[in-house]
Order: sequence, then structure tokens, then C-alpha cells
Amino acid sequence: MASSPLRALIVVDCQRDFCEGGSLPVTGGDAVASGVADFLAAHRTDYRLIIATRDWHIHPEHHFSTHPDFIDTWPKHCVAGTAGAEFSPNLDSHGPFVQCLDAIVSKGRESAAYSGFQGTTDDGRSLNRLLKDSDITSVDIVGLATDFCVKATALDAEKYGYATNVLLPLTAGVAPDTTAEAISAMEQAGVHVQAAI
Ligand code: VGL
Ligand code: ZN
Repeated sequence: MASSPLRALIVVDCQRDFCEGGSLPVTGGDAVASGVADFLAAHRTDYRLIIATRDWHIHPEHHFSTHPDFIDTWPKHCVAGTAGAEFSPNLDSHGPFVQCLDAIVSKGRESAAYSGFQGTTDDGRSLNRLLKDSDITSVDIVGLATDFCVKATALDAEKYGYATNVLLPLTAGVAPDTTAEAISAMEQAGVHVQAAI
């Protein structure tokens, strides 16, 4: 008998600096964080694991620039331990977000890292390890930004063999053209990009 897939929800980089009022705001970031909180309140039990990734920069080499191109270089953002690196308070609208989480994966400590699969927990476990240890076969991905960290995380999830689903209404992109390119790149790689939830 086929068993139903064990699912994880990955909440990508819903941090203050990527939301309105932050140093690298993505238009719609606040709304995504509120939407994720609502979604979690309704769907927590659909998932075996809930994991949040965060951009967590200490010395990220050439990732920051005072003249950013918004492709490879960015205004200073998500510096480890600062207010801008905190999760958006909108995630807490139905109760503390961190209490929903099974793990927090930090990435970008010493160099730019867009994929959650490049990060680790504070005790050194990779995202792939966490998923494997809980027999996860399928991942749903939400968060910021569609055209960078959501895209990179989804492409890696697919590469690692997970059935990968991006819940598009619970994401927001930096720019329309790169977001459109990201959606087609994800679909071409076999990621299911779900237009409605
Ligand atoms: C991101 C720009 C720089 C992201 C991270 O989370 O998509 N974007 N660092
Ligand atoms: Zn970054």
C-alpha cells in the first residue's frame, strides 16, 4: 500500500530586513509574513516538520555594497544578531512563530547563500539532514524572495529528490522580471509552482 508523503513546510527568510521598513524591503513582504501566520494556524498539523530559514550574515564577503546591483550585491541586510535579522513580527499574529518551529536554519554566515540547503542549525545540522532524519519526502516552500532564496531553495529541494511545491501566494519577489524568470526556471526543473492556496 502506498503511504502518503511526509511533508515539511519551509518558511524562507521572513525577516524584518526583507519586509517593509527593513533595509532591503521586498514589496509584499509584510503581507507574506501575515499570510504565512494565517496559513500555519490553519495547516500546522498537515506537516511533520516546520522549518524556518534565515539570512544570517556575519562576514558575507562581497554580498553587501553601498552601490548594490540588486542581483549579486545588496544593501547591508540581515546582519546576525541585529533587529533586521529577526523574523517578521507579523509571523506572530496567531501566537509565537518560533514555538511552531522544529528548527531554524541559518545561512550566509561567511559568504552569500541563497539556498536554505546551504545553511545549518546552531548545532550544525543541514536542512537536508533535518528532512532525511524525519523521513520527509515532500516539501512546501513559502517566503522571501521568490526570485532569490525561494527559487534557490526550491531548486535544491528538487535536486535532493523531494517532491517540491512552492505556494506562490505566500511568496513575494524583488522584481517582476526576475520573479517571472524564477517561476519558469523552477517549473522547468520539476518544481510545482502552485498559483492558489
Ligand atoms: C535574499 C538578497 C540577498 C533572499 C538574500 O532572501 O532572497 N535576497 N540575500
Ligand atoms: Zn543576504
